[in-house]
Amino acid sequence: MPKEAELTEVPPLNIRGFKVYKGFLNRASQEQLVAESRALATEAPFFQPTTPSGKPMSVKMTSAGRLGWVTDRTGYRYQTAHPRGQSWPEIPNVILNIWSAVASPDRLPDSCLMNFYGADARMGLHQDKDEGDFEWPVVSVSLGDDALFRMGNPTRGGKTESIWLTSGDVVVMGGDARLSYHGIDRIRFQSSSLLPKGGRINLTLRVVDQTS
Ligand SMILES: O=C(O)CCC(=O)C(=O)O
Ligand SMILES: [Mn+2]
Repeated sequence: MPKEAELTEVPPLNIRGFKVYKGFLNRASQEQLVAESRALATEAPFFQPTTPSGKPMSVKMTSAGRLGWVTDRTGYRYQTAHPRGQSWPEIPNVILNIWSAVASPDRLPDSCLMNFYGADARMGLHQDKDEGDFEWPVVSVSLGDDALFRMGNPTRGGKTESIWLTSGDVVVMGGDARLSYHGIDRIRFQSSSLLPKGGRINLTLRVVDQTS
């Protein structure tokens, strides 16, 4: 279980709704999440996504939950099946517990996207906007190597600020931050001992369907 949340006032907290819980997960919880992530990836193997323009993304990804996020020539979207055809595995309770603690126990997420960053992986500035509902925050969990997270605002090309996310940090993007541009510039490969071969796992929880 996550330890008592420690909310750290770091830039860019001037964006309302952007919260960073530094060290939210202790080492034992991080190890448990890695084990759960490995089990998920056994059921729903990581795949290399390509953008609609045909460019391969540098992260590998897979999902859990009723809906998983995919991208290919057809576009960005959520779908009920892994590209290989089977339904996504359920989101493990230890992951849902993080959501309940920092977002709300009243509405659980529909989707848990799992990104894997190898040595040279990054994620360009983007908005999370394929969901049908922006009322609920995006909750993101960092495991493994340090990552340079860049946060902007809802307009492309606006001012951005960067922070290093380390293993066990939990980020919440709600309110004004829900549709803000963000991305990962780079990771510090093998900066953490959590994943013996290095790399970073990011778990991103989202409500996709509108709550009636
Ligand atoms: O890896 C991260 O911390 C961010 C991931 C992200 O923004 C996404 O999957 O949409
Ligand atoms: Mn995102």
